[in-house]
Amino acid sequence: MRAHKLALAIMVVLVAQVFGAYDAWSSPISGDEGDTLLFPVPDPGGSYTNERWNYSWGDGTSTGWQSTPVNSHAYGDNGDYAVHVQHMGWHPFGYWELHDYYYDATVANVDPSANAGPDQDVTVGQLVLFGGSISDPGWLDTLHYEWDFDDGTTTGASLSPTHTFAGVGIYDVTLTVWDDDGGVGSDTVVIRCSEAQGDDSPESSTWVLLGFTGVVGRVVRRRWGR
Ligand SMILES: [Ca+2]
Ligand SMILES: [Ca+2]
Ligand SMILES: [Ca+2]
Repeated sequence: MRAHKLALAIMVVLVAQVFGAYDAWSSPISGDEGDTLLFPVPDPGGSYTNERWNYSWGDGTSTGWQSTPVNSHAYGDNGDYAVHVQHMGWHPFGYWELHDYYYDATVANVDPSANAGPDQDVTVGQLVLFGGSISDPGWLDTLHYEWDFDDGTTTGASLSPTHTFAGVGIYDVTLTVWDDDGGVGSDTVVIRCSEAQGDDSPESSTWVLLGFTGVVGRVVRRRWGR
């Protein structure tokens, strides 16, 4: 009789193993890279005790067996991930049962973002320091970037480059960032570049005569701001 019960228990476990594998969630879980996605907690029914859950996220990581299900996860890159959840519980009839659940997670890419720093008032020939930063919610993405100084020159060598502007003007300096999944972000700072102080050398039409001061008629020149 005991042997019969044991055989029955083993059979139930085997049946549970065989038929426990099913897709418990018809619609895929979707979200963006970097977001924390929430997954269902499988409920196989029945009055199990000593329940355990193990979420394998399809990205090479898993929670391991937990007595409290850790059912949220963030992905560092976009992609389609096959999530495998195992549930284990002690059945009231006196045996362990294992259930398998499968979910699909569809994770979308997010554009990276750039910050080119504050606008600046500078002078011709001044060494101008830029302080840029870039980021992407997909922390596994590979980023590359480029500064465009709006004077025909660019650099991708540093996020904090220095640059000198050779002429008076307003420069829309742009920091652009790309991720490895086609995402793009950019930010522009305005650099107002004027003639260096003390340099009153006349320069054709950009100078105007504002008036005379002093008994000797000193000429005061001012530049039109662009
Ligand atoms: Ca990505
Ligand atoms: Ca991205
Ligand atoms: Ca990527």
